[in-house]
Parts: sequence; structure tokens; C-alpha cells
Amino acid sequence: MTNNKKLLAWVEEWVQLCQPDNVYWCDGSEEENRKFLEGMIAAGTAVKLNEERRPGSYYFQSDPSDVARVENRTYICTNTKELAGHTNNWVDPAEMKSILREKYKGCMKGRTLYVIPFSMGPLDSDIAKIGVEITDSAYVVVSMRIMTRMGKAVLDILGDGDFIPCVHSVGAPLAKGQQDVAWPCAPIEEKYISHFPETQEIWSYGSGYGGNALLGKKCLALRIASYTAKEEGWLAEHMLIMGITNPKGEKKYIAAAFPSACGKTNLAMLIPTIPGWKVETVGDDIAWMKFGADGRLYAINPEAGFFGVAPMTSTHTNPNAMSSVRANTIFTNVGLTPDGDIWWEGIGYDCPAGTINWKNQVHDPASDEPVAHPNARFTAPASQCPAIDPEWENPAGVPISAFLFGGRRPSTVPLVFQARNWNHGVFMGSIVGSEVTAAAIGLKAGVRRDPFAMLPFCGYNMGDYFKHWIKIGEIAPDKTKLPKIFNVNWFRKDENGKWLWPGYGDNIRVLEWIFNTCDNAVETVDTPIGFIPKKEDINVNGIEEISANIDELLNIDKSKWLEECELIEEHYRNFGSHIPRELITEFEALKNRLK
Ligand code: TSX
Ligand code: MN
Repeated sequence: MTNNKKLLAWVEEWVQLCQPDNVYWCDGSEEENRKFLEGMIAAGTAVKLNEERRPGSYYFQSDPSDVARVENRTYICTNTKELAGHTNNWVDPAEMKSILREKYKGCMKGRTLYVIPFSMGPLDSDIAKIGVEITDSAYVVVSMRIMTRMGKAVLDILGDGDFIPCVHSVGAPLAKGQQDVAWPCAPIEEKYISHFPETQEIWSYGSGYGGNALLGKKCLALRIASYTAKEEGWLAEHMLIMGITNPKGEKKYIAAAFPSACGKTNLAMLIPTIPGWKVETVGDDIAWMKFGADGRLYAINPEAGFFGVAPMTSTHTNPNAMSSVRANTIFTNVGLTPDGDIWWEGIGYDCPAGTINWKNQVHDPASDEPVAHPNARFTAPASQCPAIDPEWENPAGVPISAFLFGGRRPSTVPLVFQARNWNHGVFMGSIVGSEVTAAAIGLKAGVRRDPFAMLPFCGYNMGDYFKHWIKIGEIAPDKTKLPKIFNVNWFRKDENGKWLWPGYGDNIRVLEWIFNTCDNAVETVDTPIGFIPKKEDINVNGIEEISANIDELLNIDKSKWLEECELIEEHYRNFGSHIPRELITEFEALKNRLK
């Protein structure tokens, strides 16, 4: 299938080390996909869902110990610890490779080594990158076929060119005659999700789940790409990309970063509640952005599918996601109903009697055990989203007019405000976070910061990452064409704990103000924290009952913001000397404006 010397030699090297029983080069065809799925059904790893209710779809349960990304087993192996920064786990690259070579030795015995050529981004895009993942998991193969452009077409484009080598093993070799389990993996202390940004390599061992195993996504498109982007002067970000069209038919694209559990996928697929407005989805998770010849910043979605959290997804919270998973979807760790469909908490209807939970037990409605694991996932082709943007596969990308940051902030942070300038916007991105209660996994209550939503995904020193954002503002070919930067907060509550903002489709009312502000079509109000809307510029037609909340939603309490500044101070100390002076200047200016 290929004459690429580096690729052939690399595969041979890993075959020698891992000692699989078979080697299979994936072509990405439908027949091949069917063969893998049928094999997994026969092995008891997959269940085919009811063809009438959920055509072309399959059900998987992971091992109960292998349900999410493992941040404490995720490593950035740069030549110096300084380059990784102290928000990343660091091990010297040579040391990590020697640890892992021992683990990989014979790790695929009794299994097949699959070679998966994949492209992150449209095949004909200059922004796209080619990777090749070797894995001993057929689940990874069928998932990568949805999440990336995968197979022979990628090898044809690759030719003699370079690729990013990605090694993956579930870390569970089979002895002769040993019966396999449904979801093989290694115990937590033997899992390693290792990145070598300087040599552009990914070595993953011991987990078969999501971001640990589908190496194109978090590992390549964020951790490795963020490092490359810093070196080359572009952006690899944990951002959704959406198109917004106003009633006049004018269209703008925005990219947005939120920490987990803020409804990023819901926002990416939002259905507007005000007539005449349209939202279309380019991507729900990752954006790669480069300046175009016209000086604007262009974004592609490097992915080809959605790997979304299933619980709480319903026709109420996200009808477009529900349509996206209507067929040809892989479901992992949700419930399985007696009629061969899926169910999860918050799907919007009662759990059918006899539903099997993610731990393969019949669900007892009287118990507190959830049916779906909270991190249960759907893996669905982006092309199935009814709101997919017509330009979503445009190799040149889409021009970005605005960046949005946000978090779950019941108090302090207003519904929306605009950065005073680029550097102030970078400051806003650097302090993104969600308020957490002490009940949430025993940590101290307060604001859990996740700057740019990149803390677990930046492949180098986070302070240097902030500096890179400052630098993007400096190297922009035309500073007047840089995206404008906004902060949003759908999660403000009143003193009784009631939501002040309806959220979901009504968020279009905030996007409308952002859209108009990008055109300088509305006057804004200057405040110490940035520019906020005039009350009358938030469209409340049809939600008049909310208009009584607008003052509170836009209120900026100076004493709360002074407390916030103390928390920011504490947050910034984590980055030591790597915090760029431009951000210190922005922070000082904020404190002065609050005086
Ligand atoms: O995704 C959310 N968005 C963004 C939607 C485009 N969620 C869910 C977050 C968890 C994943 C939200 N939850 C949003 C929101 O804008 N807002 C809220 C809070 C909220 C919840 C319920 C109501 C109002 C606000 N109202 C009723 O239930 C009637
Ligand atoms: Mn994500």
C-alpha cells in the first residue's frame, strides 16, 4: 500500500518490539470496517444495536477501570523539565522511552497490530497533518475511522512525505490459548500517555479509552500540535468553531474555549430561538488556525467526528447532537435497552425496564447507580449533524471574527463582556475557570482555573503558551483583522441559586450582541473589566420575563472583582517566571481600574 521508507521501517521496528501475531494495514473501506465490527461482536466486545432503531450502530462497555483520560499518567517528555512547565507531568524522553520499550516488548502477543494512516484536517488542506497510529485495538480502528479521515487515501497523499508516528497498545498480551476479555487494558499504574513534542512522537500504553487511545485527537491535534504551532506561529486550540448568520444573511465564524461541563458541544450545535438567525457547526472541540493571505485568521476542524459526552444530551439540550447519533454511531459506556437501543441519564425519557447499565448489570430503578457512566460517549460522523456548516471541509478553513472564553461562574462574571484589546483578551483567556463546590471530588471549593481550557492539553510550558498568544497579536499581518475577544457566562445565579439566564438556544441573544459588536454596530459600556452591552442591546423579544434579570446579569460588583483579583494572583503564581510581562501589565491595569 505504500513505498514510504520511513513508514515501512517504523512499522517493522514496532512489529519486532511488540511481536503481534498479525499485521494489518487499514484501507478505511466499508468492508474492512464491517469485518472488524463483526469480529468484535463474535468476540463479545461489541453489540450490534437494533438496525431499525439505530442503524449501523454499535455498543461497547469499557473495563470499569478504563473510563476516562488519565491526567496523572499523561506525560510531556521534553528535553528539559522547564520546557514542559510544572502544570505538566515530565519525564526525560530517553528515560520514558526506556521504561516504555520494556512495556511494549511482546505486548501485542496474541493480537493484531493495525496500521492506521490518518489525516487531521481535510486531505487537501495545507493546515492538515498526517499521522499514522499503530494499535492492537480494533475498537480504536473503528473509532479512528469516524473521528479522522483514515485509510488508503491518506497513504496516497502521504507519498514519500513525513508523518507523525503514534504508537498505541492496550498493554494486555495474550499467552498461547489465553481467552481474551471484552475490554483489555493495563492497570492504572502501568498506563502511560507520553508525548515527545520535540521529536513529534506519541507513545501510549495501557488504556483503550478515548483520548488515551484515539491518538489523533487530544495527543496529536492538541498536545503535539500546540507545540508545533508555537514553533511555527499558528494556533492549535481546544475550541469549537461555529458559523452564525444574521437575518440579513451576513455570516461570521467564531471559535470558543470552555472548560469541561460548560456545554461546548451544545453551543457548537445551538438552535437559535430568535427568528432569522442561523447557527452552523464547523467543529465542537479543536481548532487549528493560521493567518491567510488576506491577513485574517482561518480555522479548520482537524477532526471528522464528534466524541461527545452522552449523559444530559437530549432533544431538549441538543437536538442536532441527537440527530448526529441517529445512525452509524459507536456508543461506549451508556445503557443498553432490551430492544437493542441505548439510554443515558438526561436523554429526555424514562429508562426502559430491563435496561443494562454500563457495568453490564440489569439496572435497578431503586438504586442510586447510574445507567450510563458520567463520561459515557458517542462517536458519530460530523457529516451527520443537520447543522454541519457547508464550509466545514473547506481546506482553506473559515475566517474567524471572534474568540469566546467562558466558564461556570454563578457570581462575579457578567453574562458577556468584550476585551479592551488583544492582550487584555489573552489575559481573559488565561484566567478562565469554573466555580466548583467542595463536594466535587474533595478539592477545596473555589474557582478551578483552566486557562484557555488548555491546561490538560498544552504540549509545553503554559506560561510560554500565554506568551505565544501575545506574540500572535504582534505577528498578525493586519492587527485590525485579528478576531475580537469576548468572555461569556451562561451560568450566573441569583442569591437564591436560581439561574438568571435561560441558556441553550437563547444564547443566540448574546451571540447577536457579539456579532454586532464585531461590526462596531453597537455602542458598548466601558467598565473596569472590559466592555459590556447596553441593557437595551440584549434582545429579549420572546423572553420578556428575563428582562428583569438583565441588570443583575450585567452587574459588575467591584468588591467581588477585588476578591477575584486575589484568586488570580494565586493562580498566576503557578506559572512562576514564565508568565509574560504583558499579562502582568494587564493584571495591574485591571486592579488599577477597580480602585
Ligand atoms: O450546555 C449548556 N448551555 C449551553 C448551550 C448552548 N448547559 C448545560 C451545561 C452542562 C453540560 C446549560 N445549563 C446552559 C447553557 O447555556 N445553561 C445552563 C443552566 C440552566 C439550566 C436550566 C435552565 C436554565 C439554565 N432552565 C430550565 O431548566 C427551564
Ligand atoms: Mn475537549
